[in-house]
Amino acid sequence: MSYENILVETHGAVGLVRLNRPKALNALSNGLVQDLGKALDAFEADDAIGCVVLTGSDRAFAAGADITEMKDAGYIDLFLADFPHAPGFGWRTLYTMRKPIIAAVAGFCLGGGCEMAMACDFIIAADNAKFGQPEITLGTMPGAGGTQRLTRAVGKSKAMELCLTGRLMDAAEAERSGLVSRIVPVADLVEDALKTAATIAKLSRPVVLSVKESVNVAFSSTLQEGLRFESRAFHATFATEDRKEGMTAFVEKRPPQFKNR
Ligand code: CO8
Repeated sequence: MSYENILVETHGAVGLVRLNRPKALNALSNGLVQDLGKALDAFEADDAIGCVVLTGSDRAFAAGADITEMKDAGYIDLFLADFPHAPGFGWRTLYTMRKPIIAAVAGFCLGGGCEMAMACDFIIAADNAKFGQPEITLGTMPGAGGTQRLTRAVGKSKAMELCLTGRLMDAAEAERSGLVSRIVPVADLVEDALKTAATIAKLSRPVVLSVKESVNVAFSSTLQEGLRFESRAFHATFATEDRKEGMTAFVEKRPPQFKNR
């Protein structure tokens, strides 16, 4: 399928989506988000794909919601459309994906762009990345998870400062504060993210899905509930052929052959 606002590639068992509205610094128009949702749905349904990478350009992951498109919206339009969480819209698809998705972020990652990166499972940042929630400077506020996910990622003090002032933080500060897993040179970003995704895609699919689910439960449960969920998921790996193969291969000193069973 071809798309107007994104570029889609496959690299072995890895799906790659590049946000592609260069003239608007990849601002997240409704058309772009719809394209993204369709591409993610297709990767989710494709058994040959084990992990997805979402990236932008060297200049911008995404500079936020498309302000030109949004400027004339009224309260009732957004409320009735349940923007941006409506079923079938790309944001919902991103939130509910079971396969892991890595955000590979270079350049501006602002507003809805930062929210989109944070909705991925982890962020690898290029050394030129700049993160922020500048919505307040436009007279609005984060609306796709910025006040919630940023706070969980970097803690109240920094999240509050960034959301209240619109200040941008560079890659080093983002790594120090736990927003990104690591920083790589911008020239290596996509290759590095693809390599990381390929590592994940080679592992046992059911176990990968369970790990993602279990880590996410940490954000919506008490510690006791989370530990209970994790132990049930851990027990369940003992019902897979892959767990048996993984441990047998270790003992036999050979690489495992996972069958996703
Ligand atoms: N929307 C629409 N167009 C944009 C956006 C945007 N968010 N960001 C940049 N552009 C356009 C510019 O208008 C410009 O277009 P043109 O060449 O036609 O004038 C082009 O991209 C290049 O931008 P600049 O000339 O401004 O480039 P600079 O390098 O000087 O500045 C900045 C780069 C600092 C990133 C600057 O463009 C900027 O401040 N952009 C806006 C950032 C922002 O405020 N983002 C938050 C948007 S609101 C939001 O995200 C709400 C989220 C709610 C839920 C999510 C739903 C999707």
